[in-house]
Amino acid sequence: MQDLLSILSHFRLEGTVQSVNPLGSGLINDTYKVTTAEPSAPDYVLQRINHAIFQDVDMLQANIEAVTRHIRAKLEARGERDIDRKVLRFLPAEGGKTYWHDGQSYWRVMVFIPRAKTYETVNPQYSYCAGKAFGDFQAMLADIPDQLGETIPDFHNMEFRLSQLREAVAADAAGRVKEVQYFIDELERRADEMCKAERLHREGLLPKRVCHCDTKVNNMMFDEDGTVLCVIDLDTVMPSFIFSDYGDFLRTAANTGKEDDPELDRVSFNMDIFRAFTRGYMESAKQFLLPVEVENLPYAAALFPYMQCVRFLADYINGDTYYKIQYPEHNLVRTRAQFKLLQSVEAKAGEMKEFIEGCM
Ligand code: GN1
Ligand code: MG
Repeated sequence: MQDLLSILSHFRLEGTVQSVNPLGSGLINDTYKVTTAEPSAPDYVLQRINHAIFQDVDMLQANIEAVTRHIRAKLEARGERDIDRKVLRFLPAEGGKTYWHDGQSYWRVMVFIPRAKTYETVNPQYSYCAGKAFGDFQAMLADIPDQLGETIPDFHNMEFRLSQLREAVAADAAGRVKEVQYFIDELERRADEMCKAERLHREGLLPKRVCHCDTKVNNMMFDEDGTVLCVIDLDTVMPSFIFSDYGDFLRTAANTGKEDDPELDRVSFNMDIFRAFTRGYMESAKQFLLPVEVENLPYAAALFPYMQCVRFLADYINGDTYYKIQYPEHNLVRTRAQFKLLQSVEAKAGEMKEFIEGCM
């Protein structure tokens, strides 16, 4: 706590800090809720940026500042109320940047959004709202004047993620390849099909747009009535295929089990959530989506469990160097659960296609 207080002293907070407690369940950054004593002062969120993963912190924060500035201007132009609960606000640190470097770690502080809720699971009504919100998020960012950098180069590039897996297999640093050969084979069997987006892009048929790229259900803030206030965790906002946001939300929200469920019977793809989310997303995104994007939404629903499976498996094979883990087999358990989800999505491809056509 003393260390965290001394970090906070470099930011211009209102009020006096009463407590600092861990917040959320992210796998990358360390996040804390900072509670202030005075009712009139806001609470804050303090975050240690994972610098091993986000190597260019200046680019990272410049992206986030550009995105929040642009969204704020859009909300103001629309005459929205309660704007401070609908877009994140970062505090400047000593020296004028929106982060503080303590010699070792990079830290940032944003204003905590009061009375907002996050969920690990959602019902169809909330999924519908989430769909509309992500479509709207993409629509608002369509004319952002700033050129956003790739905070993690090739983040959702499936060809690149497969090449990382293949490198991990070749190196076999932790001696785990033999044990996971089944998954390697299953993933390789689908590799060509899953790299379709990169091919379409090279052929000039599929555009990149500014996307969020980490649309896990727990990265949305809901108001008390179930409507979406805003999207958080903006580290990965960058140009990508719209499949990223559509697919990653469904990967987390439409899973009847947990991302790392050890009980595979609990894991399957929930079509009620799929339908509600798709209906909401299409309502706000229909205006700008190309036919090739719409046609490939079922592909997107499969791509993200697949990509996550590739990433978790590669990390397991590498000896757990990327994701935070809670126990030694964690990345393998995650791989199994994501693979089970993928199989469930694959079984529903025809049904999804039909539903999407009905939304046009
Ligand atoms: C990471 O930080 P968090 O938990 O929101 C990861 C995502 C993965 C996700 C899997 C920068 O997100 O890409 O989909 O874990 N973020 C990064 O749960 O790698
Ligand atoms: Mg998160």
